[in-house]
Amino acid sequence: MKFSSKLLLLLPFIFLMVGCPKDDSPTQEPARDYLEVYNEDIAEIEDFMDTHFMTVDGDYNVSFTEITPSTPGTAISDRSDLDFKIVNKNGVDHKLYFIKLREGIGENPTKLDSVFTSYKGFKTDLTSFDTAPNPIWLQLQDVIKGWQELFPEFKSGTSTTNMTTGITTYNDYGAGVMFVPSGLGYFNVAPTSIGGYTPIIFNFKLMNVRYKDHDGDKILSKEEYLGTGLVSGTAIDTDGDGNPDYADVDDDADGVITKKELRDRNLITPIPKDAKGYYIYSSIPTCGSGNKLHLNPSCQQ
Ligand SMILES: [Ca+2]
Ligand SMILES: [Ca+2]
Ligand SMILES: [Ca+2]
Repeated sequence: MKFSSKLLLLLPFIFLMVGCPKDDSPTQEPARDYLEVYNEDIAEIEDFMDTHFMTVDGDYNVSFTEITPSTPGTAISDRSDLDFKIVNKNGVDHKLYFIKLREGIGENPTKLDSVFTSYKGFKTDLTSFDTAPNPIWLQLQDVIKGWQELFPEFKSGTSTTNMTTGITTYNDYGAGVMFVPSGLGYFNVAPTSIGGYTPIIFNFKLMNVRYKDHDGDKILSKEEYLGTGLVSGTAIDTDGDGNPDYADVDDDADGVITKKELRDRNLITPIPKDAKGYYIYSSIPTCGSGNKLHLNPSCQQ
């Protein structure tokens, strides 16, 4: 029985909670040293990039071919568009290589948001362990760290639906490839189709983004994450209670929930909202020391 596409990307602990088909149960090996595994993984990834070239079709689907005398090509490691970011997890700085085939023209998700994506996952032996040729919605909080870190680097596209056939076509979407060390993937808890401590490669497309409002205060989580809508970094926690602003209904712990502060304050000009009813963060007035009014307990009325 084949894993569903969504299940395969879920974090290991969710795997264990929901259970899995017996023939593709997650493998849970004793956890090895993070740095030792990372050094093996990055060597495997860099060797793959040195010995393979990549072919991209018009829909940004990629295939990989080993470089041989009869199949010459430019190694992935020699591509000018090869990039990487450093992601620290479990005390190890992981090099997360990626290629931005196209950035996209729409909006960037944050790691808190949902993405509508199609993808294909490979191992370095060129086998594919999973594919979602038609886009599906996934919450980035539920998927592997590599995805959480890289999808915010891309933008969504546009879509048009043929009213006769009902077929939706996506255009100008973000598309890329990522090379994920197992420390940013499944590490020791992996589906048997992947295996523990195995680096994985994804070809992915970002069709659409759905921004979330975790605490229901009508400020999108992406705005509350760092107060500026940035895509990475550590979430701010204004009142220092351990609950980040995006999940805290009373960010400044003044006893008045944020939603009520923004709704009921006696402002000369009401705070404008976007088309979906969320406050436009840049329009929330500042107060006192310069903090947005809902982030400053002295602003309570
Ligand atoms: Ca919110
Ligand atoms: Ca808090
Ligand atoms: Ca408050």
